Amino acid sequence: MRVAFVSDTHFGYPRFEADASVQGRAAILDAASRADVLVLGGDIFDSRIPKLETILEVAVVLQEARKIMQAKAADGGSVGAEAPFPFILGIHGTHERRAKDALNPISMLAQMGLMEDLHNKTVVVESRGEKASAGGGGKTERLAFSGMGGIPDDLVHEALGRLSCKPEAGAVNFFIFHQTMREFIPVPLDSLASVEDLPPGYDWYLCGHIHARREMMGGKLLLPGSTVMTQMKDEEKNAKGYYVVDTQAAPESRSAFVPISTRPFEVSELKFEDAKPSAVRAEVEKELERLLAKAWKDKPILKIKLSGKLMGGAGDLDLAALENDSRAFVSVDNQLEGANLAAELEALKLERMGRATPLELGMAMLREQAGRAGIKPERAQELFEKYSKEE
Ligand SMILES: [Mn+2]
Repeated sequence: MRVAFVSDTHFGYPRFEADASVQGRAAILDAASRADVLVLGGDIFDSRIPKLETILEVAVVLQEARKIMQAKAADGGSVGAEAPFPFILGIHGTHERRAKDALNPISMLAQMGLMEDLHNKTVVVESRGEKASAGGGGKTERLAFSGMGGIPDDLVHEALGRLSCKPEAGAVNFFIFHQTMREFIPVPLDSLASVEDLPPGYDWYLCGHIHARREMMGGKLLLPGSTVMTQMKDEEKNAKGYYVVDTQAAPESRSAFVPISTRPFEVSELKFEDAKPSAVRAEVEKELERLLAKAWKDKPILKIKLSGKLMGGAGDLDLAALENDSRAFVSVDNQLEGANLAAELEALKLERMGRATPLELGMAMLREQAGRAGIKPERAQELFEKYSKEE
């Protein structure tokens, strides 16, 4: 059977809402056309209480995806077309996560019958058996999907130990999760769980959350990345898309990354040595014109990185106006030494915020304090979520 894994579509992402829609929809429908089973890796929505319009949009996309897979199945595909074949499975991500007893949007879609929620559950999918003409002799294939929805990083160790989903004997086993693991970041943090802490016994580990594609554990751990640009990191220049695992293919070609069409993104770096702010500004403007002169298929996202040094004691270098260009989505990443201190602090703050939402930062502090006061971290979190007003 073929399993497609799409993650982090971020429907409703405010900065590039149209891109999230177009690219998320394209990835899900394209994946449905290539696979027997579609697995969603979390952060399908950008927020835990999406707008009704966004919920409807995703519901419609999932209905279309199911129809595509159902039609193939009815047409002699490898899976039975009889309902209720679980064509679409998935977990919630960190963006969709809510308190334990509160409904999250993925669980809601599942309760509406649009997909199966894999959080702490194992769902077995069985093929109808290959057609005799294909030489399969009616042999059926079993796939088992287990999952763990996104949770705060400092609770992962414990949560992994408490999971009740488990690999199924005689099946090809998939574990779906949505976390930052120690090996995923350049500077490992001790508080993070390691890929070695992942539950053993699975043939494939499919992970969302990380927005740039990568493969680890000798190709057994697949991270497709997001389908929309969110962080403007250099590594997001690489193609966005999803994975297809073909359990019947030769071992070396069992997984394949399928790119989708996305808004173009280019990063350009300018280095300076003791430059005057006016000279820097002129160079940035020149570089921007050079980039804009290229033949873009669509309005591009352009990031210009500045590094090196400004002339000693140079005044403010305000490049914010350049970001208001109507011809492109421009972002100037000013890392010049000696640049405006306030701007540097702001950039640092934004970078920190980019990694964690204010709520996550606050929750991490609360759990730490609770630990010192002898209150279990999960209890502190439950209390916080119970008494905090959402949205
Ligand atoms: Mn995400």
